[in-house]
Amino acid sequence: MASVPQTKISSARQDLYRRMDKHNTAPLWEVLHGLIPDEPVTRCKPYLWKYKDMRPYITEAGKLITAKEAIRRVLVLENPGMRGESCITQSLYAGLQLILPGEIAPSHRHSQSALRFIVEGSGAYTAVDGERTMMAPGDFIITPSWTFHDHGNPGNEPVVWMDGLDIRIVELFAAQFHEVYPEEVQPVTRSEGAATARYGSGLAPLGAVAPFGKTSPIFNYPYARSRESLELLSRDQDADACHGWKMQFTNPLTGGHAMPTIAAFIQLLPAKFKSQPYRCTDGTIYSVVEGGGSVIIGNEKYAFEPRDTFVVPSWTPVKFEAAAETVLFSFSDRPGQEAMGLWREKRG
Ligand code: 1HN
Repeated sequence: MASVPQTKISSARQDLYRRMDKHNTAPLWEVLHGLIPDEPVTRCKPYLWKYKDMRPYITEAGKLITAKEAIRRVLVLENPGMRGESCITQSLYAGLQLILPGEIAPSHRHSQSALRFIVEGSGAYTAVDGERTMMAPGDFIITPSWTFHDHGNPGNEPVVWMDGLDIRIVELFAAQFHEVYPEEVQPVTRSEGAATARYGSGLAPLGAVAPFGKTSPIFNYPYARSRESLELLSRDQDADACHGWKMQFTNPLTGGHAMPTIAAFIQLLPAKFKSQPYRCTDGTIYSVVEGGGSVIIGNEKYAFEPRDTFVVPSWTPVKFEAAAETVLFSFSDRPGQEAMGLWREKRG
């Protein structure tokens, strides 16, 4: 090769590429480094959506379109690095959904799994596979894959929640299915609290087959219980230097994550807590429940208060500074990464 002039080689290569290209074939050596970077690369950027900014848009959307006409009246939280792609990280979708008193959001089902984290208001319900559950702020609610679900607000105040869906993950596998229920509202076939009674008290019906497959049979994890667990945990255990007191929502039938594609967490940071830097490969979406302070994501510092949403991209160091006692809900694509042996974390 040394004897062949460089310009000749380079034009011969270009000529080879041109001929190969006609047969949908390309040289790996031109793209190898980009395909296998040394560390995680994502277009996902850090960002914080202030609820104070979002609330007027939510109110206005409520005046301009009904829940029924919109099917789902949601403001999509678009990652600034991926505008127009309806995602908050490269794998997950998030949005803020509004349902006004007297409204219903019609019943449908899809292979994408959804979570709801209630941000504001009470008195609305979501129905999953024949059972309704009332929503209250801080509740973590699951819509398992391929279960019919509709929402309604028989109460007297607007209810807003954050939706989290695994849309990009299901799209990656091209395993998307969607079906509309023949009526607007599905019939109620079990009493409210049935799922919690059957699976949420350390009991399970004898010989029960997991009603939602790989997803937890409990579909409402109420805030009152999560908050109490955090409080009791904090009484007799030191705060973790990176996470404060952090718990993951689990499937009582497996002990694993509550959803097969999305992990959900809740954590308590004591007042004046300054966390040690932490990074992990699951880009994570946070919703602030109580307290306030600031978060440093990579090189960006954001002040946060209750109902704000922020996103920490994969492998980006995060540091929390809690001014007051703070509770954060978060979710990520960790279950898939763990199942595939990909998940990594680094402290400090
Ligand atoms: C969906 O079905 C809901 O059921 C919310 O509330 C948000 C975003 C994309 C696709 C389906 C819901 C959604 C969604």
